[in-house]
Amino acid sequence: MKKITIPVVYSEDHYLHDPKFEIYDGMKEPYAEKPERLTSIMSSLKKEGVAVVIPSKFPVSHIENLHQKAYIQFIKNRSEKLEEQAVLYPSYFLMDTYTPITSGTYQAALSSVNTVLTGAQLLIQGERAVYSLCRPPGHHAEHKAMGGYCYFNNAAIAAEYLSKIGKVAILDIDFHHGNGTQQLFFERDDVLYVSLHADPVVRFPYSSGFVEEIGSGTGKGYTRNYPLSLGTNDETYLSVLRAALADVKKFNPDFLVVSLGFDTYEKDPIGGFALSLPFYITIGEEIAALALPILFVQEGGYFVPDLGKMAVNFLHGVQSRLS
Ligand code: SP5
Ligand code: ZN
Repeated sequence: MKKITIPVVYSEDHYLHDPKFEIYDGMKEPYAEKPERLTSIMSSLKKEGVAVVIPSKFPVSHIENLHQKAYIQFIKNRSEKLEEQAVLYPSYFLMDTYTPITSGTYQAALSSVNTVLTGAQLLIQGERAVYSLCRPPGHHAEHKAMGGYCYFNNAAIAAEYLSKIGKVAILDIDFHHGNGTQQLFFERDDVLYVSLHADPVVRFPYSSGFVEEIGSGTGKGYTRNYPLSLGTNDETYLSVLRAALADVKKFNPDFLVVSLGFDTYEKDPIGGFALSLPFYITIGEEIAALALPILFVQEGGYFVPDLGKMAVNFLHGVQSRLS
């Protein structure tokens, strides 16, 4: 197997965001989006000898390009004023009961944005593929709403940054529909959004990700949704992934941003697909075969013991198709 030469962008700042519980069906449950997720991925990647890049700092204006200023300020101010163990579920700017603000939330979310922008910058500088190990994740975050464990929309912020240089396609392969990313580019034709995800009738975010949503105004035709049934297996997923990749190819982008979730895995505790561990090699191969500069952005994936193996398999698949 080829050695992985894809740079990984990672900061330990994500440990600052560590809520102890979420509220599900009115009950306190352990927080699924935990720091150990990235500990698992990093320890496996280090064994593969990957080069780790520490993110540089970017101006907050990159976040303001997509998120409302008052929303950003709210997260910052409230984070900074909270006691160390406090959790805040605000009744405004929040779409669910899974995305609390804690004292370290703003700093971690800001660092997650720096992680994705550093990855985008490396692509512009000529890297073929970069893996931004973002935490907290981003694809559910809307213009002025946090949700689904997401605060700032990392993938969308990177796509916006790259769109100043060329056409950008976003392929979202997290188990959940990226309602935030879809919203942020719904009326634009310079950024394509294509997503494969669980049928929103049965899974979060419930309100978006239906096939009828195709964009509006000049953006009509530049949003594409592929909802899938619970229990979707490797074979079915592969055929739909190929259709989504054909959409990307037809758009002929200069850059590809991939919202990469590992919650499609058969053992994922909050997912519901049946994808196998070796299949992540195939997913990597198929995406890399497009031969575009690609930024991989970490989104979900909650079966901590196997997350490292999924990431390694995926990157081996990608690496095998890089010339
Ligand atoms: C980035 C991402 O993958 N966000 C997913 C957000 C979905 N959260 C809703 C599921 C909460 C389930 N909590 C576990 C309770 C099971 N007993
Ligand atoms: Zn997800």
